[in-house]
Amino acid sequence: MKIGIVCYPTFGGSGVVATELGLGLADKGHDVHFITYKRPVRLTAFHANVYFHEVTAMEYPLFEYAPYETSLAGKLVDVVRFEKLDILHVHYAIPHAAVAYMTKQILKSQGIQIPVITTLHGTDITLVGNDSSFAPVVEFSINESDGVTAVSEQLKQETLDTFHIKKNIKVIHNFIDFSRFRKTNKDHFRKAIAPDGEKILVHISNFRKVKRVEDVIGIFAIVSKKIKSKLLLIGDGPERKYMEDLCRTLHLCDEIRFLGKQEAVEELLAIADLFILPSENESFGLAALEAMACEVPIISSNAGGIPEVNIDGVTGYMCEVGDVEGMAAKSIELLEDDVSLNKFRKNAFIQAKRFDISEILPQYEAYYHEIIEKVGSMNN
Ligand code: GMT
Repeated sequence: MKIGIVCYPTFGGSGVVATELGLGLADKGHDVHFITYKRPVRLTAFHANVYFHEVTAMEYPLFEYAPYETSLAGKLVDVVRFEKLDILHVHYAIPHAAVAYMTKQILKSQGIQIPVITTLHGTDITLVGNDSSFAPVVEFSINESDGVTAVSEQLKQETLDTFHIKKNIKVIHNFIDFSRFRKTNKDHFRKAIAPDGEKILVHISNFRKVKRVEDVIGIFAIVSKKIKSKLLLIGDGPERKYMEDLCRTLHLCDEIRFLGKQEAVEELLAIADLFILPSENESFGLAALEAMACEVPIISSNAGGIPEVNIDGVTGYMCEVGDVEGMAAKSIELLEDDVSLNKFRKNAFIQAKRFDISEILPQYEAYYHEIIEKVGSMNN
């Protein structure tokens, strides 16, 4: 198949999933065209079947905001037409599903049918998409997509509860590539970060409010009083400055390291003893899955789709959002008992295997075929 993928190219979960999906499809022999404003962060090496089309939003003195949507639609029309794409798969509804709708209409007027699939990732429904300024557009463009997928059962349900959706939503969970995410020996890293045998707690996110990074620090403040430990905070975003201030106020700067955005997160996960994800909302929790693939148990909130990934009492523990004491107590319980910690490590790995890319990719391929056939038969 010739597949067009539209996504955000930055360090967000949806862009990561879209890129890994595209690369996986290319490995299976499909031609994959990424169309976005910057080379996606995980699209690093040359691949014979992978193409990247950069969208440049046009500047003009009249425009206070460069109309990216118009430039993206123009580029999509061009790529679908000249590369003869079979399907367009857009990740994150805003604005991609609406742009895909416009693209479809333009191409239709030129006698070209392009099936469109929209994948919902989370905040495009929960936090941003349900804002009244976006909601009518999101609802309309989901209903106008030929196929719709959600990354968890919970996100599907929340979408149905929030909007009037006439389309069937197919759940295809996020996935993990074990050739990259697996536990490797990085003892030299461990020695550098925790020279006195301290336990290592890790949090990775985009440092937005929804991630509740202040809870990660609150949990660590309690844990570090009982257990010699270090906390690695990986990623960057609007909350980082406040989190640095909080560490200073709590006099925890020697124990907490801000590592910023990192490419090879699997090398840091290789030395982690616990992964902390206390999010206010999380449609899936890809970062937790990446940690589990590296045999790291999860201490998390029970928000959104997290319970579909982290199994309470098996692969880690879950508490209510904001229950810092509870999450700290569970962290201490695990970190104090190496036997139990090792059991949870193994369980985390076994659960992550359910989301192996080799299990999930064929679900997308089958869905592409189904939607291409459906659109084809509607137009015959
Ligand atoms: O807000 C973010 O964390 C980024 C966001 C995105 O769209 O890039 O992540 C969402 O999509 C990920 C991939 O499907 C999911 O694993 C995250 O749970 C989801 N984030 C939220 O729902 C907050």
